[in-house]
Amino acid sequence: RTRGARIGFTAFYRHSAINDYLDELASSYSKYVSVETVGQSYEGRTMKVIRITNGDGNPNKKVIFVDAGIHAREWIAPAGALYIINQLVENRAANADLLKNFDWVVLPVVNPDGYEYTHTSSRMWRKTRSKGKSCYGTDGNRNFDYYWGYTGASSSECSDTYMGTKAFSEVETQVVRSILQSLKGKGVFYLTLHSYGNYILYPWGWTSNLPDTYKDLDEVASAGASAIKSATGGKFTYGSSTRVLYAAAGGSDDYAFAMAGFPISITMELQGSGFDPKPAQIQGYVQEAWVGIKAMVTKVDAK
Ligand code: ING
Ligand code: ZN
Repeated sequence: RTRGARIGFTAFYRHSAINDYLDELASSYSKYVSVETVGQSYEGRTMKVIRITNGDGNPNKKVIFVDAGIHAREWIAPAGALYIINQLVENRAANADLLKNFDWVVLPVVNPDGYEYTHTSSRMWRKTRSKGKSCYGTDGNRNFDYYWGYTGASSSECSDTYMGTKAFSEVETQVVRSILQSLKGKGVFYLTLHSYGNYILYPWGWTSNLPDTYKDLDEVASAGASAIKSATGGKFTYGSSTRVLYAAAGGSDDYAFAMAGFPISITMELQGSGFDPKPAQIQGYVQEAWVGIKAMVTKVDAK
């Protein structure tokens, strides 16, 4: 993508192109959009979030926080985040309802070092790129400090689900922590995008028990899945991540829910049969996710 060109969904973008898109929106739509640098990755890449409002100047709105790309190889997830941004900003009129009661904060690539590494060197890389004793990288989604290391995470540095030397050992998960904490009290919906497998997951990841408020979570997840079903016929399985997938502690969704006061916290695994959707499939997959996300937000809004 050349600077200033319209965004498209027929290719995956490099990290710098994603950052450029955010900056271009901030300058073209300064009434609605601002971009903030929230940190530097381990290898020094600039991590930016975009904040999207409807421009009404209300500083007290509830906030929806979306992130993607904590796992390097899950390329459709950052593409999904870009589609959300694209729709909220460049298709603003059609999505006015989603901005009336919410500001949106989006971090499209949590793990830019890993993301770039999958583009240049090793397509199936999952973890960050921090240097260990004998291997590189920590699984960001095992590195959050809620029952850290309790289950479904590895203490072997070379494992793909390595939990890290300590909770929040990674600068990239520290960045997500500080965004979540800064939104405490305002944050009503945390959504983290992954791939693949067609799942809408909610806490807990650390135990097969359900949270006290699981009915709220289940209603939101169910709304997402049924909207997708009606729109595309796509089947998304929903439920607690431990019950429908597997137990894994140290995930960002459990942390946002338990430690940062987000009453609704969802991990969405976009469609696919692998990490490499064909270029012609990208648009359909991110559009489908957006249908589910809009329905979930509408349900959150009704709460
Ligand atoms: N899946 C998630 C993972 O981190 C998950 C599933 C999410 C498990 C939240 C537990 C809690 O393993 C992928 N594809 O990364
Ligand atoms: Zn993932």
